[in-house]
Amino acid sequence: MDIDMNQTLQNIASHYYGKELKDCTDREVYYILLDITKELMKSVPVIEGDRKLYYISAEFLIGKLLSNNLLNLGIYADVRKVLEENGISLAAVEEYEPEPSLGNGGLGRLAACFLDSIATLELPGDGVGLNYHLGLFHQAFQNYKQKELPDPWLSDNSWLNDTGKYYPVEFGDRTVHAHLYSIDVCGYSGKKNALKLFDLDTVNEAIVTEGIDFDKSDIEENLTLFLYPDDSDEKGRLLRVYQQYFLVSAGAQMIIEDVKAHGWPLTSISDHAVIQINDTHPSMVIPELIRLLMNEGLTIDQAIEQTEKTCAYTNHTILAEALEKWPESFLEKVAPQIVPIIEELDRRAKERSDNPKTAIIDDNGLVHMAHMDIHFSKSTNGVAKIHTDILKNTELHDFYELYPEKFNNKTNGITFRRWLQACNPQLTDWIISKIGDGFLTDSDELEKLLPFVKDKKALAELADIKMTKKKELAVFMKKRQNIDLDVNSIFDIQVKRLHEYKRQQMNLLSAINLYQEIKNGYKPEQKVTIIFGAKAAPAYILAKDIIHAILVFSQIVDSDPEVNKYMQVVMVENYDVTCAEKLIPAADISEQISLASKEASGTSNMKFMLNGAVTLGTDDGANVEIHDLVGGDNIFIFGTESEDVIESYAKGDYHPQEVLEKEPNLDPIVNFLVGEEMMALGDPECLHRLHHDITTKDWFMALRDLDAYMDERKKAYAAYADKDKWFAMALTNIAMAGYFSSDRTIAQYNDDIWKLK
Ligand code: 26W
Repeated sequence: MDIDMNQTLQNIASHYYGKELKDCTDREVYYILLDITKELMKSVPVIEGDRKLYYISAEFLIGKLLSNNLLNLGIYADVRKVLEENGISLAAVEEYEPEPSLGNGGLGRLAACFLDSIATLELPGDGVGLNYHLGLFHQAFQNYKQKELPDPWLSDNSWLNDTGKYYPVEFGDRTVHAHLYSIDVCGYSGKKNALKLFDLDTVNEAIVTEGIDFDKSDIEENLTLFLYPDDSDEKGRLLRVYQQYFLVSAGAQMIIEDVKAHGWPLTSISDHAVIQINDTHPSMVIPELIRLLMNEGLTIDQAIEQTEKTCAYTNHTILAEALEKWPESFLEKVAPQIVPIIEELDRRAKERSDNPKTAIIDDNGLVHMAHMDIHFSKSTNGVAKIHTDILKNTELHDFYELYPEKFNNKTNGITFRRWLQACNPQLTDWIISKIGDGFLTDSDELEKLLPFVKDKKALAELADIKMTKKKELAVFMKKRQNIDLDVNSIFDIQVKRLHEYKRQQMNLLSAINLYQEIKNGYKPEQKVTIIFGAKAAPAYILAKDIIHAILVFSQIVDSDPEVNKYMQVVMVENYDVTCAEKLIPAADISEQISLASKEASGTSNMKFMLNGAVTLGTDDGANVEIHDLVGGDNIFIFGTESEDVIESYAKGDYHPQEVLEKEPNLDPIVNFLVGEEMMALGDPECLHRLHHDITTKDWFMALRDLDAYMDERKKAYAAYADKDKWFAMALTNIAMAGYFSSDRTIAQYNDDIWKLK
């Protein structure tokens, strides 16, 4: 972009604040940069085409946008230089940008990476979502427990643009008006799409009382307050259905309006629009689109046919409890106008197959959203090879037999603009110095790094970069949580939503084992820092018990001088995209230890790999593909294989008591959870509940894999001692990460499903 950056920034500083740039506070500089970036983005051309994608999702975990936008506008280096010349650090300025917490984790962050890649590949495609005022929640630690607080991020001056447009949404007992906002999504291509977010003007943040509690009954005041309000009670679940219908009704109206505005007939809407349904949260877009098309004059057959050709569905989970099923009575209350359409779809689905397992409405009057998606959309995809195979062979096998041609795999990816260039400029520059900058647009070129695994000088440089990132993380943690990290220790990191299947509890038990060994006289050669970052859903009791146990254990380790020379356990408060950008580049070991068959893909595994961490994990999700790419010598794999896990569930033959009987060495580890050290600091109710669950139920088989995990972890720690070998492994991981660029994923979605033009 051809502007005199220094002059431009000086002008705005003088106009807004009446002073020179160098005298502005970091906060003022943030607003100056926001202003100029938004202004520059206005003149970026919109990506146009004859067929457009709408990526509809309840979550978009976009993270801070300033650096990303500067980068994609091509002015990042220029701005950073001008700021430096004026004694200002871009990193310090960025701290004033609030991070919107519009997602739970992987699914929401994936949606954000996809928007970046769609725009970068110059494909016409917008995100469609909701503008939650208070995000998911802000996590604070109090008395070693998670406390949920509202997470406000909106202000008068933000990335949101008000379009001034409204769409009426008819609920059973009232009509509300969805207000459309838009955030520009500028690709590396220099062209842009948008993230469209709907909101309700009457929403009232003042109804939030203690923590994140609020009156769940008044839709007009609470509809877009939070992402996924607590669903442990009926009112919360009903509110979710209200949110979902609000999203899809406004979204479908907007799509129809777009198509009409181009003068295209709605009878061929599928030639001009593709709706990618991100998990089942927006599934009601199917009956809603059918309803609206019928209102526009299409027959029911035409409307159904066009909708089936327009929509495509992505499945992100095989956990049965995460597959949404809503009672018909809820839908009757929220959106009675779509109920007859769902009933008609159910009737037609039963015509296609009389297998009760593929019914949309089951005998209990539950509407299976995923079933509706598969019957009435053109594509169903999983998000990693093994995940899609499990869907085809097990979880959705009956559907696969019915529609083999609809099933396909799209292994997830991540945007290298954020997860390498922006968060690790040192590594980016180093790679450029070795192989040129071609990998920035063609990620497979990273493989050109492979010859350097034998180059000791290169490996030493890589080690230096890792140390720089560890030091940056140490500064960040000191500032954010007043925690001191030892940068000479191994950084062993597990960051992701807290869930039993992801097995943070297994990581904790292995850490307890290390603690006990040290207490018994073992003196590790290498200190290790085990870092966790995770939010637990507010109503997920056991997940919160695990956080409690980690926080209590962390304190025990910290205050024991015999142990704290050799190990440290840290839990990052309020893990978010901003933390991830600091943690991931600093990691030596990437913990990906889900129970095989349960993690659909995982995406942090890819981010860690790209930043030169070595995976310690199970053959699950995309770990399987990482394993294939880097080979067994560059990854630490352990644990029960997915076929065996699936078989165990089918037979119901897993009992943690049997493991404890067979492996008595595990007893003291597990019992530590309720031993005197833990009890002295912790809440006995939480710790006993956790202990009881692990020893009697252990649904995700942590004990079954614990021994193998502890062994493999020791191997990884031992391997770290040989620095040349370790960084050769790290470099191999970086070199083979090209496959996981979301540019590749999006190109595949486009070739196989979207066919945008
Ligand atoms: C019932 C509502 C519900 C259920 C599950 C809301 C949200 C969720 C999850 C947070 C969904 C999710 O994030 N799934 C993750 O999606 C990623 C992107 O495909 C995958 O990499 C992860 O394996 C998967 O857990």
